[in-house]
Formats: sequence, structure tokens, C-alpha cells
Amino acid sequence: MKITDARVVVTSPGRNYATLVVETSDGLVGVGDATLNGRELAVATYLRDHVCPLLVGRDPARIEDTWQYLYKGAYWRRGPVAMTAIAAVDTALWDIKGKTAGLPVYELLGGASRDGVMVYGHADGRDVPELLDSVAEYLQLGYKAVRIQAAVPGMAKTYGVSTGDGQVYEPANAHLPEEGSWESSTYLDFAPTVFEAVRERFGFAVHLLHDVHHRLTPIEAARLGKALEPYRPFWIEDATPAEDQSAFRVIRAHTTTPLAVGEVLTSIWDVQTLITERLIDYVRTSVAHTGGISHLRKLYALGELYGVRSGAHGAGDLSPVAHAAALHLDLTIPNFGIQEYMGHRDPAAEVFRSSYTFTDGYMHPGNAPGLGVEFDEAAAARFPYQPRYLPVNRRLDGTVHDW
Ligand code: KDG
Ligand code: MG
Repeated sequence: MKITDARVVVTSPGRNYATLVVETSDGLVGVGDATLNGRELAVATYLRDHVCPLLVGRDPARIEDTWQYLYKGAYWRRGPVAMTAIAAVDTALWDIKGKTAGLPVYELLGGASRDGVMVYGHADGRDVPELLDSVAEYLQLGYKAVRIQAAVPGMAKTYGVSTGDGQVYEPANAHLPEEGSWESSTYLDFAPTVFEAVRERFGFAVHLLHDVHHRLTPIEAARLGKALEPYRPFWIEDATPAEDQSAFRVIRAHTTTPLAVGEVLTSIWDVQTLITERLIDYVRTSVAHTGGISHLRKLYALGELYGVRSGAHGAGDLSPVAHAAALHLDLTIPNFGIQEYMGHRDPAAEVFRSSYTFTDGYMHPGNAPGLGVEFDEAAAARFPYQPRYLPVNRRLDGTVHDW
């Protein structure tokens, strides 16, 4: 069997997604998510101009060899654009391998290690009462774990909080990025009161997660971790900017609050210190941005040696193809922790027909051969790409801060 065609489709059914479609001489089709939120066309171009021509004529069964060929063959290492492009190829080849075998991908990865994948949803509120209502809705749906984000008083916009009824929380702007506002001192006083209110209303049976979104200094993050200890968070995420691995030594020295990081990191080498020094508890790297199933599996195996569990990024900007791939891997690894599940906006389901299921807080990838996601190119064509930027964040004095 040979690869006969590889093409990228960029579509916007609710938000932008880039999808790699790989076809074989046996008439099989594999898909991979190539979406890098706000920089979609960079990956599409990398694939179209530099990778797709190398795929045609190759044996799709040689997944690891293709990974090494694309990674080492580029000479230039890592980075979100290259690693997302390689991830898309890797995921599409696993899809094809599953379809060839007539088996779901999780069976090819060693089979299920659990019955379902615990996922967490995103509760948010423009104030604490609204957040409490939002948490109640998730619990009603059966979620066992909920991320809690509330608007910080005095800030025009807060990460993770929608701006109005029925609005999405992640504003995207076509022309210039929207600007948020931030002051760490205000946030540090406010965050423990949010946890206190949620624990008071719902008790300790539900897992609570929180995303700091890269905004604190190491010692501020240490203070937050200590302040939240009585409320026993499942984790605090991205407490400091992820690229500084040694910052986590400072946080770790001061608090027993579990730490998660890694959604912006793209390789095993970016988390090597974090894992081997046991500086984190959960690693947030994703199938979509970290070189695909093959590479993330190795990264999880490293984590297994050091007691670090998975907690993969699964925001709505990762397409249903990436979500399915994540669920297949999550189901198999021994050190699974939790999986983020934000869902996808309408009309994404018209373009991506997925067979994964949600029951009582747990997801399953389904048993269709391959990944179990059908990509409808005719439907995709109805939703053309829309240029969009992620927001930029500023402190109250105007200084650009991490978003
Ligand atoms: O594209 C950026 C989003 O995926 C990110 O802001 C979402 O932090 C995020 C999360 O934890 O889901
Ligand atoms: Mg995050």
C-alpha cells in the first residue's frame, strides 16, 4: 500500500480547524488535526509546501519511520508549527493503520486499561454566583471534574470567562487581537475566595481544577498553591509561563497543591526536567501539538517512570479528530490522569462525524476502525476559513503580560 494523496483542508465550522487528509492506494482515508489556534495557516503551509510532497509514494504502515524522517529530516527541531504538522501526519497514519486492521486505534496501542476516560468540563462565571450555577450544570450532566474560572473584580476581561449569556469565553478578533487586563495582586486575593465558595456549596466529592494561564511569577504561584491547599484542588494549571521549567522548583518547594503544565509545549524534551525532577503531577501536552500519538506515547511512558500522570489539553480549538486520538491514547496508558473536554461549537458536527461518547463524566472513543471520525470535505467547504487572533493581555499600567 502507498500514500497516493495528502492535502490540507482549512475550515471554520464554529471556529477554525486545519485537517490533513491522507489517501492510500487501497482506497483508505486517514485524518489528522493540524490546528494551531490563531496561526492555522502557518501549519497548513508547512504541510502543503514541505510535507505533503514527501508523503506521496510512502508506505503508510511505516508510522515511526515517517515520524523520524519528518522530524530529523527537517534539521530544524521542535516548535509548535513543525510539531503540529508532524502530529497531523502521525495521527492520520494511525487512523489508516486502524482501518487496515479493522480495529479501533486503542486496540493497536495495547488495548484498554480502563473502562472510560474521566474528563473535566469548563465552568465559568462573571461573578461567583454565576460560576456556582455553571458548576451545578456540569454536575447535573454527570461530570466528576470541573474547571472553575471566575471574572477577577476590577479587570475588564478575565481569561476563561465568557463576556455574556451564550457567549464563548475565548474571544477571537478578525483584525487585531482583543486586549484583556490583569493584576496578579488582585487575582491572588480573589482566587481562594472562589474555591471557598465552590467547596462550601458542592463539598469535596467533585474534582476542582483551575487554569492560571501562565500569569504568575514563581513565588506568586507558590503563594497561590499554599492558599488553595485547604480546598484540595485537583490541580492548578500553567501557574507560571511554561517555558521556564526551573520555575517549578520554586513552586514545588512551597506547596502540596498538584501542578499541571504543558499545553504550549511540543516535545518530550520540553518536559524532560519537569518530569525527571518530579516538578509536576500532570502533563498537559496534547496529541495535536506534541508530535501525535507516537511521540506523546513516549512522553507519557517517561512520565510513568516518575509518577507524572497525563492531563491532556482538550480545548475546543483542538478538533474532534485530535479529541478522538487523545481518547484512544488515554484509554490505554497506565498513568492516565484526566482529559480536558470542552466540546465543539455548532456546526462542527456537520464536518466532523465522531463516534466517541460521553456517559456520566467518562468518555470512550468508540469501536469504529481507526480513530472513528469521518471528515466531510463537502461540508467543510461550506465554512470557509476566517482570520482570527487570540487575545493579548496587559497589566493595568499597559504593560504586555502573558495571556
Ligand atoms: O488556543 C489556546 C487555548 O487552547 C487555551 O487558551 C485553552 O488554556 C486553555 C485550556 O486549558 O483549555
Ligand atoms: Mg490551559
